[in-house]
Amino acid sequence: MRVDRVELRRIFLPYVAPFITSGWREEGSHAIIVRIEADGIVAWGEAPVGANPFYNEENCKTAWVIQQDYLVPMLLEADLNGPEDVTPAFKRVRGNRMAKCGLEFTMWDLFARRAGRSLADYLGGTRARVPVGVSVGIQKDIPTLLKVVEDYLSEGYSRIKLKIKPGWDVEPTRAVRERWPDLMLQVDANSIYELADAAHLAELDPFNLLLIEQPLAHDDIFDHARLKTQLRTPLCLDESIVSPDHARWAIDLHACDIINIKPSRIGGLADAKRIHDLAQAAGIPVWHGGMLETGIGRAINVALASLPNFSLPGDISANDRYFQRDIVANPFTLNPDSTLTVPQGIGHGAVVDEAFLDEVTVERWVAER
Ligand code: NPG
Repeated sequence: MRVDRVELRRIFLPYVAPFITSGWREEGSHAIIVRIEADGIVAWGEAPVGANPFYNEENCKTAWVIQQDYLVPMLLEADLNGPEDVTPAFKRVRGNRMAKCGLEFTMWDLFARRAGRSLADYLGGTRARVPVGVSVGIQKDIPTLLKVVEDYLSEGYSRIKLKIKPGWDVEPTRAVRERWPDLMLQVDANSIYELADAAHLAELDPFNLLLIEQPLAHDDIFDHARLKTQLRTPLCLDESIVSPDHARWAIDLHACDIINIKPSRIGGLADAKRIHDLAQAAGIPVWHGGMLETGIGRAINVALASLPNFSLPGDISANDRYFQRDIVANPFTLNPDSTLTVPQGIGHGAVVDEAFLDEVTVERWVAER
């Protein structure tokens, strides 16, 4: 298959509330929305890039340039037999995985549509509903945190993730655990600690957490393997796992108990699926992370999370947890059992609200064969 036309849009879509982690604060989505035409079919995808290179090396401007100067021309040149051919077509471009994912996701949607199948089914998904939780950013004080958690629990979320950083770790976690002794609870450090903090991180052990996510450097595997021997809390890697090779290294080094899969961090769904399969074979559970995607990326996440080894709740909350109004006409709503329903229609199933997308578009660019 040859691609006929690629349209990229940079958007700005405000969040319902700013999102604050150990390393950054974002007021809204700066995603790049992708629309591709091929064989008379139209497909949509999203690169959920942020304003700053504080999670990984990319931001919405670097991804925009790399897509225009390299990835889109490579895609227009390629003859593709299936969506697995997209990542190899980008091989000469090092890294820049979030820039790559926007185009790769869109081609999965396109091939699934051409096959008349849902994206979930096309990827090998086996579940009709996926369990989800909510990720709670850093709050100004503990009473505010307890109120925010209480509100999410009353909306029906059954798993809470707390963002932590030095000075906001043991005490907020203790406060939430004491108030809700049976809650599924986990924490995420976004690479802010060092191996020398091991004894401090072990103070989280009594709180019966599902996991601690990415305490050490964004590109480290080795020190995480050392840290793991000093913690009882299961250790999960996020930022460090950017390819199937990284997953294999982490598994071989016993650097993690659990892996967070974000297909955008990994550069696409094909490699995300490979990591899912590798982890499954090694007895390592995975769960689906989130990048505060719009409704387009969210539908892609839900499809991937329907694969069988996604055995912990994902950071894929209902659309209204992120945006007052989303760029899709069919937002996900939370089911009473803290799940989202996997779309069964053709492709990823998100119906783009093109009029509203026009309103939030900051810049638009088109390339044709
Ligand atoms: O619900 O999508 C969500 C947010 C989940 O905490 C979340 N994401 O570090 O995992 C993370 C964090 C993140 C957000 C990372 C934006 C990168 C960008």
